[in-house]
Amino acid sequence: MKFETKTIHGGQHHEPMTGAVMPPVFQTSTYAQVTPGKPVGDYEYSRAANPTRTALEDALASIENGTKGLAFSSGLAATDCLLRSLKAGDEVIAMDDLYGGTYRLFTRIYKDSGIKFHFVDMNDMAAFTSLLNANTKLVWVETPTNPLMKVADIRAIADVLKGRNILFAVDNTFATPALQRPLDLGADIVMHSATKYLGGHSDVIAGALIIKDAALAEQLHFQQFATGATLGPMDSYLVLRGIKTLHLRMERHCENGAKVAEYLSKHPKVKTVYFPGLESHPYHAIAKKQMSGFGGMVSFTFASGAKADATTFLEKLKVFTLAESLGGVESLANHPALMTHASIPEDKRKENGITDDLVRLSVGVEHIDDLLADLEQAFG
Ligand code: P1T
Repeated sequence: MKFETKTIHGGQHHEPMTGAVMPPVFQTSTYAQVTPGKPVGDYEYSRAANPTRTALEDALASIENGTKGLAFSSGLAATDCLLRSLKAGDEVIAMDDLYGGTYRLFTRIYKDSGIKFHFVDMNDMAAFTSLLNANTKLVWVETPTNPLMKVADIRAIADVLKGRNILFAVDNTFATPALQRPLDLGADIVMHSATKYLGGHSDVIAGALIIKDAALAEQLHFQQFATGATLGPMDSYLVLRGIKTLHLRMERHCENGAKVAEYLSKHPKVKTVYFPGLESHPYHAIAKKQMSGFGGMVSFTFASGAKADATTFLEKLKVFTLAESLGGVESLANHPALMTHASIPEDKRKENGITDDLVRLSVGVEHIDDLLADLEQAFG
């Protein structure tokens, strides 16, 4: 089945009682049992499983080419579930540019866990491989990264990890399976903030893990069931509905994203544009190799380097909304240093390139003329 068909039909079947084409929102916490321990059907308690969530999880597995999907109450809850499979003494190697909340989870919530986190630019293979040792249990990559749009070579990293007992997880939030399928490139686990492109309409907070190995999937499902960060039936329905148009929306996000990046790269008030589709992007060749499009996320800095220029620009936007998050049909703008990445200490932020004049745009699916006109008036 082609990807476009999978987004609509993958893992789906008509509801058996009525033939409903979309799964009903099974708004129930529990299920009747015939005799103790013997439920009437396949379901027992909705923390373990719920039919609407199952429909979403089957769709997730289908579009990412995984064995099993798990739907969580947020992207961070999904990441947390995976981290819980580690123990004191284990080590994690992570990309050095990450969503601020992921960095906060790693460095603050897991601070006293005895798990050691290393942050490295995965494009520096020598630096990356020098960190590998017998305690390394997880490699965590965001690609493209939030907010600097760095790109990591998924297949090259998977090749390095081959034969070692190390899990390789990719946060595929920015690219989505419409543009990049990490499990096909050698990763073991895909993570999503389904709040973003999968949901696609800025109306739900949700997360996902999609797993290749059945035994690992079983273990992670047990952890999710035993700790409880599951996605509710209504939210599962919304994400499932979003997935059905993912391929269509991503086409327009890519088209508009490329035009905005091109416009910005010619603007006299702009210094650097971060967009993997630009030939000048340092990782354009890797992006071209592993992605079928470059997405709708574009970051840039100001020629003046001034924070005030960035904040004034953001205040003047009219079609773009100044707000955290990304991946919805509507265009959003964000100031990473003051908003989404404020939880990263200032010195670390600066060291990594998240400067005070950095602006991140989530380019939506509106008409490109309106988006460019809005940017132009905000620069004025
Ligand atoms: O917000 P939540 O659904 O918990 O997802 C966390 C998360 C994980 N990974 C990436 C790449 C993300 O971008 C996010 C959430 N990001 C934002 C809210 C943001 O505006 O960047």
